[in-house]
Amino acid sequence: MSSDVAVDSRERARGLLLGAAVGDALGAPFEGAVRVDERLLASAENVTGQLSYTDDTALTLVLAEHLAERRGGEDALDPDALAREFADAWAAEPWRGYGSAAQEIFRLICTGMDWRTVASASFGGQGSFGNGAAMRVAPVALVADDLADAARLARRSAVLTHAHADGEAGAALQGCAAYLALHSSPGEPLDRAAIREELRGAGIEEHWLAKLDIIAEFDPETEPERAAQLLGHGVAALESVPTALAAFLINPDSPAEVIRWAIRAGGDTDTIACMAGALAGARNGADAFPDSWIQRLEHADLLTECADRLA
Ligand code: R7I
Ligand code: MG
Ligand code: MG
Repeated sequence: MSSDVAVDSRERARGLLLGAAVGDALGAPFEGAVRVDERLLASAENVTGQLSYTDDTALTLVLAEHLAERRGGEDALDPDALAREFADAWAAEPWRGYGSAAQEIFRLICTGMDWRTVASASFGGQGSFGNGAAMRVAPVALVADDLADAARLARRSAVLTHAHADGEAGAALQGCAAYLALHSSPGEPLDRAAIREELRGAGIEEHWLAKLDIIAEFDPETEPERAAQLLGHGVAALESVPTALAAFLINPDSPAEVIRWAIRAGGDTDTIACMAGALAGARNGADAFPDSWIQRLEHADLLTECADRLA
């Protein structure tokens, strides 16, 4: 992959944040649907009024602001402060559709408990393998020095709430994918075998790389329903992060199509489209999304301003 990120880094940073948010907002009405009909999605796209985002974007924005605030400092991320900032965002807007264990973790952090204790106690002591760490992680790509650094930052941000190895690994995969998307050039083919090897080098575990082998067989004709059967579309990180990556890899230069395909995969639609939208936006920039989407997006101004600070 070439790395001409300096050419339009601001446009890409905007694309990453706005793409995540618009995917989340367009996917939200379908969360939990087993099948999403193409016509239903088209009519949902065309309704007038605000596109409201959910917990996925709320926490992505918290992480983005945290990273922007600390830019140029010794350490890109302060785990104790970030845990508190996540918890405060939940407390301010608990109605954004948070996962059940995530809500309890944030509630306990707000009482002053240490995230290390509460995150590792959830689900009987195994920690959450939900996709909540992956859904919010894409902004690490904007400050990471290299792919290994993207994986490292992603994992550090994940363990604050997701102590299960798969909750953490999902964030590492999505953080790495965002880094690779950001440093890829629109129009240049993405070499899936090379990406798999780069991910292996960044420490992505074998059972996650096996998902890349399934994605390797997909082409632009692959139906999202079929991809969901093969990869999953559930709230577990292992069943949704690869599906989002697939949405991006089979159609990397058409951001609107990436989001539509991700939603049509069904299941955890807001989260899959959020993660896929971040990747498509990081590669193609915010201008590549339909104007009508961005104009209707809740807090597009806040997201744009934060992206500009990170670019
Ligand atoms: O991971 P998390 O923040 O959830 C994110 C999801 C996204 O779809 C958002 O859009 C929002 O709707 O929530 O929240 P968690 O509560 O940690 O995990 C989400 C769900 O995953 C839980 O409610 C469980 O159903 C499931 N889950 C587990 N089930 C059994 N054992 C996560 N970890 C486990 C586990 O270890
Ligand atoms: Mg959500
Ligand atoms: Mg979701």
